[in-house]
Amino acid sequence: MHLDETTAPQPATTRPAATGPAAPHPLPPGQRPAPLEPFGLTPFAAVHPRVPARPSVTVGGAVRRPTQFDAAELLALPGHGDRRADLHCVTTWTAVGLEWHGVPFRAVHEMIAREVEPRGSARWVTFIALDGFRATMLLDDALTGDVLLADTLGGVPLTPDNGAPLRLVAPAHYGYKNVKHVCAIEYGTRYKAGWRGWMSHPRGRVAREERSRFLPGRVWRLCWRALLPSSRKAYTALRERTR
Ligand SMILES: Nc1nc2c(c(=O)[nH]1)N[C@H]1C(S)=C(S)[C@@H](COP(=O)(O)O)O[C@H]1N2
Ligand SMILES: [Mo]
Repeated sequence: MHLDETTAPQPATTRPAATGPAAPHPLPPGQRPAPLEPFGLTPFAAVHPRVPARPSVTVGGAVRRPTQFDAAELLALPGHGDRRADLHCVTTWTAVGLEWHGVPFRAVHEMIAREVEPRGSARWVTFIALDGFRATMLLDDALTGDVLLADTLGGVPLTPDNGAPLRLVAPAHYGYKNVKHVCAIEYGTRYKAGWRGWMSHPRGRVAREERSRFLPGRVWRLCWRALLPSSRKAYTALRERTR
């Protein structure tokens, strides 16, 4: 089966950005188009994980039988294919029209759940990365058809710089749910905020502007946009310095 070549429908509520490359379709509220460059929370800029020759994914948490799977075994599951999707960082930049190849997380979940047997109360799923980053999604959100575990971007295998060996692609959710360098998956009965703490939202849906907790998304939009130039600079500088 080949995956649908479109992204999830987005509300046409924003005007096109005044500057930068034109997006082929309206972006979600508060987002502006930008090229894809390595980015994330500044502490992770200094972590350059070594990608194993034979990558695996360890599955545990609220399960009966924790198990390790070969990444290759997951990538060969039915439904693997190409998908075009945008990446929306909470700091208001969007990389438009990225061409991924991967396998729907739904297919991965169906296979691994048979082996590990998640408890009935496991409603959350945490994706854990080789650099120590982790993000938790509502399991139902991760099981929508547009969420992928990807291994190539633009027809080229993922590199240690852009998320090798496996990268979660969740286009309806902010970038901080799109975990790069996935090496483990944990089922859970409660939401765990992870590294971003209060800065992330339990759901993190882009269309609803669930950027962070406590304040409305349009308030966070202004904060993150103001901080973006300095956080980009700090991330890139630290990354280069530690390479
Ligand atoms: N392992 C890992 N995954 C991560 C991050 C990170 O620092 N480490 N940052 C997240 C954030 S906030 C964003 S916006 C995207 C950035 O992806 P990029 O580096 O390809 O631009 O990765 C997400 N996934
Ligand atoms: Mo982000």
